[in-house]
Amino acid sequence: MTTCTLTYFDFHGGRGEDCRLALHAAGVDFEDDRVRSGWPERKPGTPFGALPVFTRDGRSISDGNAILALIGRENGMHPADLWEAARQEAIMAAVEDLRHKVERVMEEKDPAQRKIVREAMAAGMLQDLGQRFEAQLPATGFLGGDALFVADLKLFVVMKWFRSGGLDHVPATVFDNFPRLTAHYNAVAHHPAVVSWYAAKGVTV
Ligand SMILES: N[C@@H](CCC(=O)N[C@@H](CS)C(=O)NCC(=O)O)C(=O)O
Repeated sequence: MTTCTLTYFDFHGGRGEDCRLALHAAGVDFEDDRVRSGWPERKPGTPFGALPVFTRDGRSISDGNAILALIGRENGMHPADLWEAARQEAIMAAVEDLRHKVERVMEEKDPAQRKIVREAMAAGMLQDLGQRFEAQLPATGFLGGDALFVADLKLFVVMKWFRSGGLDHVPATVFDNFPRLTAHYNAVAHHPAVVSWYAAKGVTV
């Protein structure tokens, strides 16, 4: 019986996608509530005016990282060791910072300037961050070894965005110089829960 709901916009990415994947990987039966219309009407009723929102037993929480940490702690998908948990929370926060920085760059509308700022981001900030993620990752497997944690999913979903090539002037190969980042992406993409989620949605990863 479905007892909880994850509300997010209707696309296979973004901050809600890693929460959906985490719930699915944890085996939690949840309502996948996808907002297709009527967001302005629903926005005021959310905790911080944004999605994702996780609702259970009449209570709601946001933001994406808080939702992930809750799902992770409740389902053995977040480290029990406090230092390691904090390290992985820092990685999730770095992904969130990355999203905010890219969103700011995406606000540039002038075509010529848009190309300049996006190429500069790909050659500069994204390479620097790629190095930093690389330094956090093992040579193979997941962040914590053999078990999939929620932070793995957060990193995977943002990498999936870049690898899709959906950002004009940012090559889909922008993180290809980082072998651990690539190995991590492939490990998560081949995890049975991730495979079964996207197979059910008809999405190729
Ligand atoms: N740090 C927040 C950011 C939430 C956020 O910016 N959500 C976007 C979608 S990814 C949103 O709801 N945008 C619509 C709006 O702000 O009205 C989180 O991780 O939940």
